[in-house]
Amino acid sequence: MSTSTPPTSQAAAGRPKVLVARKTFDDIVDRLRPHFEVESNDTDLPWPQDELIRRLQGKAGVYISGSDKIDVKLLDACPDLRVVCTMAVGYNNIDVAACSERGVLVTNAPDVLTETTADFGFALMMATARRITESEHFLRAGRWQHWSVTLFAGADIHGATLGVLGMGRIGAAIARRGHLGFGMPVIYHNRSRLPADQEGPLGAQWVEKDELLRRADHLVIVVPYSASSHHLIGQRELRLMKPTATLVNIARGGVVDDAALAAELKAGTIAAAGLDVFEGEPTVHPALLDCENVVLTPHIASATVATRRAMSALAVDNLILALTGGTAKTPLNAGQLRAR
Ligand code: 8YV
Repeated sequence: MSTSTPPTSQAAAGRPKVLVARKTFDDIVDRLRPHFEVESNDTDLPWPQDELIRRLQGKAGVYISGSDKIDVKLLDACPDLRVVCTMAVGYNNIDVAACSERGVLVTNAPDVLTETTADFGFALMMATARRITESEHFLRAGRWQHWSVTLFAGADIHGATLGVLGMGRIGAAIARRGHLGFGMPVIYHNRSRLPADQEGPLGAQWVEKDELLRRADHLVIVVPYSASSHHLIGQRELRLMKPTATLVNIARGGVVDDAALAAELKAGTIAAAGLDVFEGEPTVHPALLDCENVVLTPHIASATVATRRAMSALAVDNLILALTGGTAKTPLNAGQLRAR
C-alpha cells in the first residue's frame, strides 16, 4: 500500500514537496522530513509510469532507483519537477539531455558502490568458472552418486587472463582484485585508454575489443548502457572467444544480446556465463533459464546493507542539497542546465 505523509503543521504547508518513488530505508527517508513535505512509495513495487506522473504533480524533487523511467513524457507532464536523484550509479533510465533542456538537475550515486559491486563481479566470475551453482543444483537434486575426477571440473581463476570491458571505477576495482589478489594478467578495452600511471597499479594493458575477446579467459563486462553499447556482445563477439572462456555481465541488460548468448552457451562456443542483469529484467530470456552453464542473479551486485544504505543516503543528501540552496554532491548535468 502506498502512503502519503500530509503536512503536520502550518510550517509544513510552505515546504517544497518531494516524492520518494521507491521503497528505501525508513530512517534515511526521515532525513527529508524536516525540509520537505514527503510522499513515499512504501510498497516494494515500482509505480506504473502514469501513477508516477500523477504523484509527481506539484513535486519539486524525486528520489528514484535504476528502474524508474524519467523521460520526455514524464518531464513535460511534471512542470514543477526541478531535481531528479537516483540511488543508482547507472542512469540509462533517465533522459539527462531532456532534463537539462528543462532545467531539471539530475544526480546519481557513484563511488559508494564501487568496491561492493567489484566484489560481486569477482564472486560471479568465480562461481561461473568453478561451476558453483550448477554443481549445487546437481547435489540438491539428489544426482550426486559418486565422486569423479572430472566432476564439475571448471577453469582456474588464479593466473588466468582477466578481460575487462569498460574500465571505469568498477572495472578498475575488478582489475585490481585480479592483478593483486589472483596474479591475473589483466587486459581491458575502453573507449579511452587509461594514463600509464593508472594502468601500472592495475597491471592492465589496453587492447582492441576483438583482441580482448580472443585473449580473455574470463571476461567481465562493466560498460554503461547507451545506444552505442546496445548488443556490444552478440553472436559475432561470442564466437571470437575461447571455448573455455567465461563471460560475466554486471553492467546492464542490453549490453549483451541475451538470445545470442543463450544460443552460444548451448552450442559450447564459450564455457559459461554469470549474469546479474538482463534485457527486459525482471523477465529473463527463457533460453537462458534453460542453460545449465549459467549463473543467474537478480541484479544484486551492489546489494550489501551498508552499500544500499550509502546509495540511498547519497540520493537523499543530493535531494536536500539541491532543493535547499546547496550544491548537490554528485550532479550529472549541473553545467548544462537551461535556466527556468
Ligand atoms: C542498483 C545498479 O542496485 O547502481 C546501479 O547502476 O545497477 C545497481 O547497483 C540499482 O540500479 C539501483 O536501482
